[in-house]
Amino acid sequence: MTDTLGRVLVLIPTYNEKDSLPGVIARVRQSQPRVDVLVLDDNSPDGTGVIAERLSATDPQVHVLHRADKEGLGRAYLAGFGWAQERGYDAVVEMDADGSHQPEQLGGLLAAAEHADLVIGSRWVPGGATHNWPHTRNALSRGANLYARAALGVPVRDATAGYRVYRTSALQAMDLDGVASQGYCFQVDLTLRAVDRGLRVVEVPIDFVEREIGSSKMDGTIVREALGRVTLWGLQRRSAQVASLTRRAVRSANPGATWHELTD
Ligand SMILES: Nc1nc2c(ncn2[C@@H]2O[C@H](COP(=O)(O)OP(=O)(O)O)[C@@H](O)[C@H]2O)c(=O)[nH]1
Ligand SMILES: [Mg+2]
Repeated sequence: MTDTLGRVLVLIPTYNEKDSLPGVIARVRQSQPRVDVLVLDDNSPDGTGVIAERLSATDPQVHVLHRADKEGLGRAYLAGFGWAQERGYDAVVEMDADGSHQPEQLGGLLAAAEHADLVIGSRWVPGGATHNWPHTRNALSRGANLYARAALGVPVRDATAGYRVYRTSALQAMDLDGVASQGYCFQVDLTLRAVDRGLRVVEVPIDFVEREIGSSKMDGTIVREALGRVTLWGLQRRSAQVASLTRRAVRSANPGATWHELTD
């Protein structure tokens, strides 16, 4: 499955996931024995980091990156991307620790990544679904995606999705030094960067299953950050489009004139 894709590292960010993490890692190792795993733990008070260390001690394909503080999903993933790149991995997977992203569907994502730079496990393409998600979460996800598409013009149905495969070559091309998104809008941010750089982005349907153990870290701050940043990016894109259209209109009305002559 990963023959042409090369070495794959599954990144699992954790904050208080001690009860769900062992099962998810076991399922990843069972369904894709060749991939490695890196847990990105933000010093979880419930001891998830200690549990991850124990799993790592008994399985050389499981690793842990301990981070000092809870800094959000985006920061944790950026650290994981750097870890993977330093060690020569060819692709990274983003996967939640709570079982919502089923490890048994990873094979389909990796197969799609043979011919893509970014594969998004999508709830909102035909064949995709959510299970046991409250109506409010379904509505929020659908609304956020509609808004992102309208504001940014991104041709992706599930830009907020967190089950993904990136080729590390794509991450390099995406110039991630400037990424400031911390919460879930990190996913929109990176989708936008991939599309803008002309990378091959593919959506594969998944069954997203709401967690049965532990609790969600989604809160109002995360939603507000996403709304604020997407709105700002949308306005920036619109004003860049208007500026470019204006330049084109002025030029076609004044053929032969230099831009300096026109703007002096
Ligand atoms: N390292 C790290 N992981 C986080 C943080 N916030 C959320 N996560 C993890 O990100 C994944 C998705 O979070 P979750 O609470 O399930 O969000 P939901 O599915 O949108 O309700 C889980 O594995 C969380 O443990 C964070 O600040 N740092
Ligand atoms: Mg979750």
